[in-house]
Amino acid sequence: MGFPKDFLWGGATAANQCEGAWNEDGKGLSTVDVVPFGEDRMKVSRGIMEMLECDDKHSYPAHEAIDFYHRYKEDIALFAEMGFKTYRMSISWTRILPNGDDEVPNEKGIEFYRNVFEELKKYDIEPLVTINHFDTPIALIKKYGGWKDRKMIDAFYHLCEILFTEYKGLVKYWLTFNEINMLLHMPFMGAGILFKEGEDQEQVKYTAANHELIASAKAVKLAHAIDPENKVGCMLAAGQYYPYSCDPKDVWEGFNRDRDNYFFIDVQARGAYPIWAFKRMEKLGVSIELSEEDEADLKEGTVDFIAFSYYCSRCISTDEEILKNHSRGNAVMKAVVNPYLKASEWGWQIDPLGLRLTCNTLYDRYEKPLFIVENGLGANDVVEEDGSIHDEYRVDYMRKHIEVLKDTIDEDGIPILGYTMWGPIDLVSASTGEMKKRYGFIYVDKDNEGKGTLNRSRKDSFFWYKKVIATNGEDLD
Ligand code: BGP
Repeated sequence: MGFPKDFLWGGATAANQCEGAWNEDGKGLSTVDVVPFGEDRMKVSRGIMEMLECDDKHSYPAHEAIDFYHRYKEDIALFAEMGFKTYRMSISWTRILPNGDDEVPNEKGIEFYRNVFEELKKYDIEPLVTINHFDTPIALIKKYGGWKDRKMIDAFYHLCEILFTEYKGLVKYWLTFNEINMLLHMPFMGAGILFKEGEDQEQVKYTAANHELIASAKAVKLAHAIDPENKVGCMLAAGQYYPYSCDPKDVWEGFNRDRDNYFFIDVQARGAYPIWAFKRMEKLGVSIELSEEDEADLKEGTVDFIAFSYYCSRCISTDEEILKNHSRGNAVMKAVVNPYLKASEWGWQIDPLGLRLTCNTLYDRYEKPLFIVENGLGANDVVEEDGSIHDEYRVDYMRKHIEVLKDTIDEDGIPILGYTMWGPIDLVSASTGEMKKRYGFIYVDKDNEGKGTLNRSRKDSFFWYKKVIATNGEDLD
């Protein structure tokens, strides 16, 4: 038993966190280009501070990132050296359509991704493409206010039509929206939403969510129509809530927090809003527009597989005293410290068994194949004098998670298509904008201030992962 023969081992990145070249070759401005480094980052990501262009007071890590745009050949060669079977990446919407809805695409943008896909093909690496990874064109925010406007569905459809047609035969695996449930927590990042004063924020968020869900379903239908070989997945920021105690109030609280996340996947996987979702919106005073045509789209556009990111589980309580013990790492999704778990340097609580629990829950709920498209450890690596990096903590984290995955396949029988760990090469952190929070097997010489040669080097974990892939997950030592 063990991992299936065709298991897709690899790594995952996102355009804005690695490409750089933010204004080259005709690329337009996107949300991720204006999210600054430093203390304003969260305010902008949450849509409570306006930043629709760049200013001199802030720095913007996405502008250069790790310069994958110019170095993709070198980086893909390193992925190939590790034996990658797949590489998850995202498309920058404004590289293809600078204003988000241009009739004719930007040729340079089309060409760049074609070159990347061709390069991957050279090494037999299957691309897994996220169409939208926290990436809304600024021009569409100015025109429509982002995803709160229904017209975004057409703009996204147009983008998808271009991608599915241009890259037919080169790309088979697609994801519609990265961590779609993050929309509720980081509305600007997730949906290009900037709240106006006095605006009903819940109404705006759920309106945008409804639009993204319809857009996602229409994209699935379109992908299948253009090429029946296409396989399209949804993408959930997973990690279950544990009740802090067995007090039923805590259990109920955890159950409901999980539902905030399943709200999205239930629709994408089952093709309709569940009853409780309508009740939840009613309670929030929210109403969404859902025509018969929308309902048909949702029904016909269900996903082929369930992709998700998993870094940690979360713990929740209803006790005011316990709630004060906030987990530092869960600034976006609020949680309390779980006393049974250790945490990363950034306070993300490490819980390998939680991955098995997540896989089982998702499979019980949807009965569709799973794809773990993000998992990894952000850490502050030390470069030794001879240039080596001994990141045994990263190996330890990944080993424990992959071991658990093996049990999930062997003992629970859950179909899992692949595993793309997050950030095989160091890149810009989405939550903090730091370079210092490194996930990679490949080190990139660049610091938080943007200084460094951008040279790449292999960490100890590079050789470990290479062995893991070569033995199809049998040798994890
Ligand atoms: C997920 C995002 C990624 C990635 C990852 C790690 O939420 O999909 O873009 O960055 O988390 O998070 P961070 O970079 O904040 O450490």
